Amino acid sequence: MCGIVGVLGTHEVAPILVESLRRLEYRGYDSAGIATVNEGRLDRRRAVGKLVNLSDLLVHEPLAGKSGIGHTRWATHGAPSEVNAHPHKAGPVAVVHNGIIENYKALRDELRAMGAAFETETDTETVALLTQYYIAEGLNRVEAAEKTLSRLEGAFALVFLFDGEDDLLIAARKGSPLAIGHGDGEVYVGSDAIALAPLTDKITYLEEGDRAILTRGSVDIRDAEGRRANRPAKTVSIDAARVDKSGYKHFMAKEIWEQPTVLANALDAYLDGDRIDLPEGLDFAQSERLTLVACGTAYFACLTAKYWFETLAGLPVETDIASEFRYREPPIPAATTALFVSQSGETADTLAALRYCRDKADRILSVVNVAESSIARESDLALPIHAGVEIGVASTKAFTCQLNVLYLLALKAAVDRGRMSPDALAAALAELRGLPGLFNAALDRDPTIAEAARAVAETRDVLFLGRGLMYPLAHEGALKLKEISYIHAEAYASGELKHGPIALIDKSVPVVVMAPKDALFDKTVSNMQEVMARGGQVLLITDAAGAEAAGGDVWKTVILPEAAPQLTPLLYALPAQLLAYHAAVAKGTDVDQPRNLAKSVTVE
Ligand code: HGA
Repeated sequence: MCGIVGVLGTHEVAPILVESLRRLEYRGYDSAGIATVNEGRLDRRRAVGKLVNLSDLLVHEPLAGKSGIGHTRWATHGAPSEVNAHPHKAGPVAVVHNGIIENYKALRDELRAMGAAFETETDTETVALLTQYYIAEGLNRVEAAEKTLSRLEGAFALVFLFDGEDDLLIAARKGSPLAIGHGDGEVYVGSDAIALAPLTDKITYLEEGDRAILTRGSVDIRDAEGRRANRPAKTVSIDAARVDKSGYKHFMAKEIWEQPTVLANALDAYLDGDRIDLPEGLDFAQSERLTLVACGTAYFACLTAKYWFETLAGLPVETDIASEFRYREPPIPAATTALFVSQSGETADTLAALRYCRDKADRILSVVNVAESSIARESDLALPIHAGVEIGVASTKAFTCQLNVLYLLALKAAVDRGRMSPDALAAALAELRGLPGLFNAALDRDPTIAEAARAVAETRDVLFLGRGLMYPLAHEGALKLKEISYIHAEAYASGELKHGPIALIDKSVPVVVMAPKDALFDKTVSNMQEVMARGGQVLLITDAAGAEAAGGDVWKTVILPEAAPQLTPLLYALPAQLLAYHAAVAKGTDVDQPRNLAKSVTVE
C-alpha cells in the first residue's frame, strides 16, 4: 500500500525522501514522487515504476530544498501513471495520501461547479483542489487544511506541504497509520517507524482522528475534537526497524530462513517453565463461541486454529474472511470471544470487522505483529506474535508466528475448559520447544524442494490437497505460489477431490499433497492414488513413515522430520513457502514485491 514520508530538515531533502521511500518499498507500489519547497517555491517530480526511475529523473531534473514530502503509490483510483502519481498539487498546496476518499465523486462535482479543472483520475486530487479553494477564499494554510479534512469521508493518512512555507507540514490520520519522528532541529512524518529509522528512533504515533501541525521547532497534535492532544514520544528499537537482507538474495528468503530463531524468540516471550505466560484475566472457561476473523494468510492461520480450538478445547469456532464478515451483519451471541488476526494490525477490513464486534462480543482479542497498530489498540487484549519486521509482501514468518500464538491460546483454552491436564500441557509445551530444531532440520530439505519447484515453475496450474490440519495449509501453500510466482494454484480438502476438481487432473497439473503420517494419512493416500491413476504428478510432502507407506509411484517426495500431529501446520508451512519461493526465483518474478500486491492492506 501507499507509503508516505515528510521531512522538515536541515540538509537537502530530496535524497533523504528517496531513501525513506526505499524503506517503504516493501509495502508494494507502482509509482513514486516527491515535492519540495525551495526558497519558498513548491515543485515536484514523479515517475512510474520502481524508485530507481524517480532517482534517475532527479539526476536530470534535481529538486533543491530542505522541506519536502514523498510517496510510493499503490493505485486504487486511476491507473498507475505519472499523472496519477502523488504528490498531487493544486496551486500552492501539495498533498500525499494513503487511503480512499470515499466522497470524492461528490467533492469533484462540487469543485467542478466552482470551476476547478482536474488533471488526474485520483480521489486524492480533490484534497489538493479543495485546500487550494479554501486558501483562495482567504483561509490561512492551517485553516484551509483543517476545513478540507472536515469535508473528507473514508480512510486516510494525509500530509500537506505548501508553497511559500518551508517550515510547515500538516499531517492527518483517519484510518491509515502515521508516525511523527523527532530529530535534532528536524521533524519527520512517515507511514511507519521503518521509513524514519535512519533519521530518528524517537517516534510519536498519531491516534485515530489526530492532526499534527509540524514545524522544525514544534509538534502540535490535535485530536478529532480539535483539543490539544498529548501523545507520548517513544524510543523505537532501531533493530526492530532495521531493514536489510543480511546477505540473502531476497527478504522473503531471509524471513523463511530466520524462522527457527524467530520462533524460538516468540516461544521465549510466551513460555514460563511449564506454563503459558498470558495476561491475567484471559480465561476461556465461560466462552461459548469463538469468532476468528482475518484476511489472506492470516485467515488461513485462523482456519488452522479452528481445528485446534475445537479438538483440544471443545470450543465451537466460526471463522470468517473480514471483508465478508463486516458487511454480513452476523449475529454475535453472548459469551462470544472475537479474535482478529493481522500482521500489520492495520488491515482495513479486519479493523472494520473488529469495530462491528466492539459492543457485541464479550471480549475482543487480537493477534498482531505491530504492537502500536490500530487493531492492537482497539482490542481488549492484543497478543504480539514477535515475528520482527516482515518485508516480503508474501507473509512467511508472520504466518508461523501467528500459528504459534493461536496454538498457545488453544492450549490455554483447553486447560481453562478442563480438557487438558497440567501434565498434558507440559508435554505439549515440550513439543513446542522442539519446533525451532525441527524447522532447522526441515530447512535441510531445501535442495529437494528447490528441484521440485523448478519443475513446478514450468506449469500453469497446480493443485494443493490436504486433510484435517493440512487443509488450511493447502490453502496457504496455494496462496503463496499464486502470490509470488503467478502460477494458478488451488487448494482442496482431499476428500473434496471426487466432488469436482478431479476433472482437472492430467499430467500437466502437479498435485502437491501435504500429509504427515497421522490418523488421516491412509485416507489421503487413497485420494493420491486417484490422482496418480489419472496421470497426475504428485509431489508428496510427508515424514519418513509417510514416504514409506505411500509407495514408490509418487513423482517427488519431500521428507520432513516427524512432528507432533498438532504442530504439523507450523512445520509444513516451511516447504510450502520454499516451493513458492524457488518457483518464483525460477520464473524470475519480483519475489519481494509481486505485481499488484501490497503488504499492509489499509484500503478495502
Ligand atoms: N486512493 C489513492 C491512494 C491509494 C492508496 O492509499 N493505496 O494504498 C490513489 O489511488 O492514488
